[in-house]
Amino acid sequence: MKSIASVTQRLSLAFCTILLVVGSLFVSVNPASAETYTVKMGTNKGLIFEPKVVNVKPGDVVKWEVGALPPHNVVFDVSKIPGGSKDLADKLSHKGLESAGKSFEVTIPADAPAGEYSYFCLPHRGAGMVGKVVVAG
Ligand SMILES: [Cu+2]
Repeated sequence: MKSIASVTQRLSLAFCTILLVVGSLFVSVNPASAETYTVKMGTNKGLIFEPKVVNVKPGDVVKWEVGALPPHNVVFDVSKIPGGSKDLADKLSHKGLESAGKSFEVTIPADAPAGEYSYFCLPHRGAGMVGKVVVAG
């Protein structure tokens, strides 16, 4: 009876090893998986986006979080994005004003042209609350 238990133990160990190897293969074949970048809207340093510039690739997610001094929003100006598409500017923008504790996420579309996308916070644009998303080619 002891030998059966020992065989069972060895088999389960082998099974776990196979799972681990297969699992790690799966992870390594997806090096270009999407990432999420978090940007604070308003900090104890004032009416700013922190970080001011995020470098992303199509498919990545940018998460904007209200930090301090709400309300805030994110507006991409059609004249300050590559290609000048109003649809794309609208898709990236989050015009609703968000209060403390709120956040929202925007996925950079797979077909977003490479380049610099400038945006601002509508209520605090005059105070210099502007940021930039740089999409890699
Ligand atoms: Cu703001």
